[in-house]
Parts: sequence; C-alpha cells; structure tokens
Amino acid sequence: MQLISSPTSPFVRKVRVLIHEAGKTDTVELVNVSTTPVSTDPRILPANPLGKIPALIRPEGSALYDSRVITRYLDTLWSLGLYPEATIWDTLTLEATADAMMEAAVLMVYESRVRPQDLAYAPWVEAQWGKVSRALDALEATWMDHLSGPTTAAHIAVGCALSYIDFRHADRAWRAARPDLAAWHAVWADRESMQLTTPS
Ligand SMILES: N[C@@H](CCC(=O)N[C@@H](CS)C(=O)NCC(=O)O)C(=O)O
Repeated sequence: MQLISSPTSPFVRKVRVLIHEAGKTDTVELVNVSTTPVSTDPRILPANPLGKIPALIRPEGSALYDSRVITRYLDTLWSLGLYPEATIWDTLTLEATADAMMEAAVLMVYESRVRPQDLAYAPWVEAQWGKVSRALDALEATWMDHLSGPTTAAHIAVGCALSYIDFRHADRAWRAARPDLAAWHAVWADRESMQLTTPS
C-alpha cells in the first residue's frame, strides 16, 4: 500500500501513528507530496479528487481518503480493536472533535501562509482558534475518562491534534487552563509511535 503523505500534516500523522502502533510500517510506503488548497500536487488527484492528504492507495480496490476512513479501514484490516463496539459512539465523536480541531488549526496556518497578507482577515483566524479553544475545554471537562481508558482511534486523533497545536500554534499556550489534558498529552507524546512521527 502507498500512503500519500506529508510529514507536517496532522491528518497524515494520525494514520502514520496507527501504522506504527500496529507494527505495520513495512507494509505501507510513504509518498511525500507538498500541497496547499491553491496549489494541489497532481500526484494526489488520481487517489483523491479533492486533492487532500492522506490518501491510501491499495493494491486492489479503490483508493481511500479522509483520515477517518483510512484509520477505520486499517483497524479492520489488521483487527486492531481501536474502534471498540462498547464505546463506539464516544470514540467516533471524540475522533471527530480532534479532527475538527486539526481542521481549524490547519486553516489558521493557511490563512497566514497561503492567503496574501492584504487579504488576511484576523477575526476569521480568531474564530478558528475559538473552535479549537472550546474543543480543548470540552476535552478537559468531559473526555478525560475516555482518554484515561484503553487506547482507541480517538486517543491517536487527540494526541495528533494537540501535538499539531504545539507545532504550529505554540504561542496560544493551550495548557494553561487544562492541566489534566496537558498531563495526558505529556504521556501520550512520549509513545514511540509519536516520537517516530514528529514533524521536522
Ligand atoms: N478531512 C480530511 C482533511 C485532510 C486535509 O485537510 N489535509 C490537508 C493537509 S493537513 C490538505 O490536504 N490540504 C490541501 C487542500 O486543502 O487542498 C482528513 O481527515 O483526511
């Protein structure tokens, strides 16, 4: 299989962390591309008409895209149990929360790096951070029990979302009012799968 990737994409990192956790790095080749919403790398398009990464090219069957589809596919393929039936709705909701945090955090980066500075709109950036901030509060207030339990795909997604905020938005100091989440992330970020996928 080939994973169309970028070392800095948090969505790609979710998939790469899952692959490391599964011990399957030798079965997935990374194909690194450089892409933005206004400059799509053409190598992505045969796999994903939306031009987004990650996309997973399978030897047989259609290419898969959207990180949540890919993580669920690999979980099924390798029987990892990261989407346990007993907590499936919590797992999916928490994974969706983490993905939305990543989406808002990535859009903030695009606003400063892709959009011409004379067209930048600061209230829009702050509104994106508002989404991230409210989600961080919700993680601290209501999701620590799940995060303290057995590892699910949502743990991977939350870990990648928090590490992406550290990577791109360290100045926002997200830990200040979220001590339990910060403590959880300190342990999660130390896992080998996270260390081996740290963006350079
Ligand atoms: N919902 C998608 C989001 C993927 C995404 O937005 N990836 C970014 C890189 S971090 C991308 O490909 N951006 C290029 C674009 O928006 O055209 C997923 O979970 O895979």
